[in-house]
Amino acid sequence: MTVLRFLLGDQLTPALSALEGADRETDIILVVEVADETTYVRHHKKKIAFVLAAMRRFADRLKADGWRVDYVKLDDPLNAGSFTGELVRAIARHSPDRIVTTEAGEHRVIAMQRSWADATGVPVEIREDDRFLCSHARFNRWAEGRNKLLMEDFYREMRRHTGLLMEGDKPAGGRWNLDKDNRKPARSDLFTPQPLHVEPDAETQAVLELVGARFAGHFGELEPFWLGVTQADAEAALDVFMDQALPGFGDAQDAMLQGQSFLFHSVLSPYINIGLLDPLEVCRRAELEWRAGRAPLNAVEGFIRQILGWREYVRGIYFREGADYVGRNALQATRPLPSFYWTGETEMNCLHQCISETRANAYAHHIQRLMLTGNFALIAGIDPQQVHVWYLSVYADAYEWVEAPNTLGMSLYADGGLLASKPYAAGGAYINRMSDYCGGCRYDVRRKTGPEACPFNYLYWNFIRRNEAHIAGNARLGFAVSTWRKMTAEQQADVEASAAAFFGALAKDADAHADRSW
Ligand code: FAD
Ligand code: DLZ
Ligand code: SF4
Repeated sequence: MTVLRFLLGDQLTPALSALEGADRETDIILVVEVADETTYVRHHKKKIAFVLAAMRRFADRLKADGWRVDYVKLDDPLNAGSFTGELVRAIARHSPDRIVTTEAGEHRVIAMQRSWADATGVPVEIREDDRFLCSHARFNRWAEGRNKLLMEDFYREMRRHTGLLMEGDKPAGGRWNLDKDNRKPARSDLFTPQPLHVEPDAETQAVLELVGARFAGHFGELEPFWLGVTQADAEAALDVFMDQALPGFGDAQDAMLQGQSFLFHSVLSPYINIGLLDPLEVCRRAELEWRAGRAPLNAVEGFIRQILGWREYVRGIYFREGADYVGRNALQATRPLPSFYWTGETEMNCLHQCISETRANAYAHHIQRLMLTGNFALIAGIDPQQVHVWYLSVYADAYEWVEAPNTLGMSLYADGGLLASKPYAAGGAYINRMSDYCGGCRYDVRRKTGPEACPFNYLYWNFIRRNEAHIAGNARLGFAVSTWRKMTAEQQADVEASAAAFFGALAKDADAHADRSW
């Protein structure tokens, strides 16, 4: 009896459900590099290199552990280019009695998995991905009957469920959420640690050559390539974060500084999402740092909330809402994505910095994603589909189950407020308070309208005006509608004229790049 166990590129975990009960003597583990996955969006070069190098190293490790691994490389001349095509070829090679796989993190791929039994005539078992702390059933039980799916309620339930940061049935330290102690602006003299940089070895170097040659036209800079690609690398990156950055994580969580891409963030999402780090172990390790007195509770609670709360919550929403979630557009935003999202060439210094760092690292930290590129797309009314494709392409940690709810729900309010309690819209004053970008910008953050004014200022009010009907009743943003209504007709006309001029320039940009595929 031969079982073919098909592992996907973000399932690089020895304890993966598809491997449970496997027999090293008789079973075959199939891992395939395929063109479709490298191009279903035009991923950042670093992301492709990261995934392929990690897949190769994981396969080597499985072989060293005595497994029979069938690994297909991207440049194999017979490579069929798709998961289904490669499965069909593997069935011809191994004649398995059945196929076992772990549910993919994307509706697109789950649809393929569900088609495999009919397409091949071989029985297929799709197992739940139990690397997450909240199963589909648990999330649905929690969500059932609630009229508002609040992350904070979910998070408390998950604290109780896992026992993380709990003293009996009470939260450690007496409060569930210490966010009020966080959100401090950054000082520009702030010392910030660096995430672990790993020198590419010969095998990673071979992947870099392949990616450099084959995906030269894709977004982003391939080198220097510094991400780790093995479980040992990921664990070393975790150690570095725990030792050097976790204590400052809370205070600097919402801060942004020019030239400081990482601040006190962990840069662990690429490793966790691909399966090289276990989210529960990461949370337990952070809790240990607090219990040992090496990190303060506001930092540790804030960090654990991101993984135990937000990460599990957005996944729950993605699966509960189904495949049509990514098509939502509650605010009916239709403007094309400006070309500067791909080139970084804009005079808005904050966006220029964030997008340039994204090009270099395939990384930006949360507040840059939410309050710079996300906020701009929201207030400028950019088509959520195009924004979604951008986020899915450019970050090394991007998989649809986590990217789509963050982009369409948290950032763009395209799901009509299912996920976010208010649109995360902000003017220049917020960016100025939380960063040092404005000092080096050609625009004046204090000016509200006119060609010298910070575009975030008038675009914010233009957004409020355009979406009055949606926002007026919102408990957290309704005040902005009242403020807009209290402005004089002249002030309102200035806002509208500045926004119209800005949108006119964006339209010209769109025309100039209409035939360009990024
Ligand atoms: P840290 O700040 O160190 O946080 C620790 C961990 O918490 C992260 O590694 C991550 O696993 C988890 N986490 C934090 N915030 C979130 C969140 N909102 N949702 C889910 N997990 C979270 N995260 C992705 O992993 N992939 C994406 O494709 C992605 N797209 C995003 C798109 C937008 C528009 C926004 C606003 C956020 C997105 N995020 C995404 C969430 C978040 O920005 C990243 O997880 C985080 O920046 C990763 O960097 P880090 O590891 O340094 O995180
Ligand atoms: C992201 C990615 C890339 C770039 N390449 C591959 C690949 O060649 N083979 C593979 O198995 N997986 C790859 N992946 C990850 C998949 O896209 C991911 O597993 C699915 O989108 C499901 O989340
Ligand atoms: Fe960004 Fe406006 Fe500040 Fe310039 S002035 S950096 S555009 S917020």
